[in-house]
Amino acid sequence: MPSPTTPAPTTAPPPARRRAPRSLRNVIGGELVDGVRTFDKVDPVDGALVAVVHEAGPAQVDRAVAAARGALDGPWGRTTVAERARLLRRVADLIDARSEELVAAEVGDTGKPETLARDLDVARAAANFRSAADTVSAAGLDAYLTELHDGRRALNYAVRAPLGVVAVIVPWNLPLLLLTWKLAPALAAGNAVVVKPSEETPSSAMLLAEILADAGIPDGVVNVVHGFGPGSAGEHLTTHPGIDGVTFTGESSTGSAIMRAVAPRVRPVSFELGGKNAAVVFADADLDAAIAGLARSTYLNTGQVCLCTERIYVERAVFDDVAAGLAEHARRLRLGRPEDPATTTGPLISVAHREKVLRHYDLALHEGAELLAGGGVPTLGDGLDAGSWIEPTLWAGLDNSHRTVREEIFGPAAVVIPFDSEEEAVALANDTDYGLAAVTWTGDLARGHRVAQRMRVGMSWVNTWYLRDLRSPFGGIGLSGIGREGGPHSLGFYTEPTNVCVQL
Ligand code: NAD
Ligand code: 6OD
Repeated sequence: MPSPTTPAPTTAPPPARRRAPRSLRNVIGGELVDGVRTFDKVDPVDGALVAVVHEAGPAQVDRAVAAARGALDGPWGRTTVAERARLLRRVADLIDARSEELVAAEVGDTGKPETLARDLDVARAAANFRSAADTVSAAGLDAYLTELHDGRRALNYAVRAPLGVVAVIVPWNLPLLLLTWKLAPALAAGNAVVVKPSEETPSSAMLLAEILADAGIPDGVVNVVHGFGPGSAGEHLTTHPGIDGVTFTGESSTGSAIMRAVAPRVRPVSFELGGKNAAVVFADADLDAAIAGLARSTYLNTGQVCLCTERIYVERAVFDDVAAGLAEHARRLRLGRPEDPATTTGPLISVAHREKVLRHYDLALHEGAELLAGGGVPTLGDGLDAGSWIEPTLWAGLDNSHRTVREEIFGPAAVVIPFDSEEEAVALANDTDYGLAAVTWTGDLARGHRVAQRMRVGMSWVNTWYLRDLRSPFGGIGLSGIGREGGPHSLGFYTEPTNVCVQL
């Protein structure tokens, strides 16, 4: 495949860290394909142009779906599990080898600290491919033979075929991590895919397409189309009659729109959606560890992780200490350029997203919140003021009846709320339309198990947060999603079982 990152014309001299703006085309059947128009992708650090991106129209999406179908009908459709596992491990090795290029792509699109992009996003991309290779290898060689029942009158077994052409639609917060989290098991199971990265983060998917080709994944198995949601590549893809399923990560309202789009053709969906995640801190917890953990779960990636904590319930006896300790952490976070090793916190993804988050900041005050930290837009100087920076924020003085405590903000902000009993803490945490993640901080292990199991969420952590085993089920309930991915749970979505019954 030719290099997808040819320079676009520019007049402004780039800062030291930045490469010249790139022209990013769609990847269809191994070719770089122009879109119907282009859009600009800018750097949230300082508003500089990062890339000129070709938006796919219906014709390009149609070509991408046809290329994927063609790949399934070709040699890819006859690969063995062992061959695919070998290819996936090669992809992981190439991700490691090109990790600094991937870090640069991720940082250029998101403005996140380089250390975070390196240690989380890119490291997890390689791990996602290795884990999918392990899972599919363990599931059985060459055929997925499951559910063998040797009855008295008949032998029943199930074989699993790939789902087919899968639409993979992902957001901007952890672009490469979330893309590979879905792409790796989809390929392990033998599917062909059409990927639509977020319009905010098109770059790392292009490098990944190069890596996949270099690893030997045949042309057409992975296609990348760029663009937006409604009236653009996202909608063209989800309404296309040639797709066999959609795996999507993003906002709950977008999940709802995608369900409507696939409903006429009754296609399966796997959704990882929004959250309004609770943490519960009991007075018996190691408070220093709890406060440090809360700082991480509230402010990592500028609060732009679906698992981030936005509601913090604290047992009344330690409420003041925890609130003051967390506010102090928030004030100490260092906002700055991604390449500065002292930077802990980057900007929000865009000025538009900052406007949405700032509306929540205004609403919190309107609802009577007491501001414990942050609350506004920082003045950073150093050429950063055209970026989408925002202050890490903490409020008190609100309860579950307030919109600030019920609506997902997806920024670096949380509310601390006191409670008086375990029963009340569980009830408050579960009083939400979402159900993604929860954290329990306690020194009592029995209580940790008890409370964690009563949380109505997909992921319930005790004395930690975002500690991942890639074989575990990952997903949400309620507005937070449909289905689970991870290890064998992913193969459940990316394959279709057929029961074979032979009379004995
Ligand atoms: P988003 O829903 O706006 O966009 C996600 C992707 O869907 C993008 O590629 C976008 O272009 C596309 N899209 C938008 N509308 C579409 C439509 N009608 N049809 C088809 N595609 C469409 O989400 P975002 O703003 O990129 O990401 C932030 C949201 O994602 C937050 O709500 C966050 O909680 C959620 N999220 C959830 C998880 C999880 O694992 N549960 C992980 C990351 C992010
Ligand atoms: O770690 C993962 O596998 C995962 N899917 C994380 C999702 C994070 C949401 O922003």
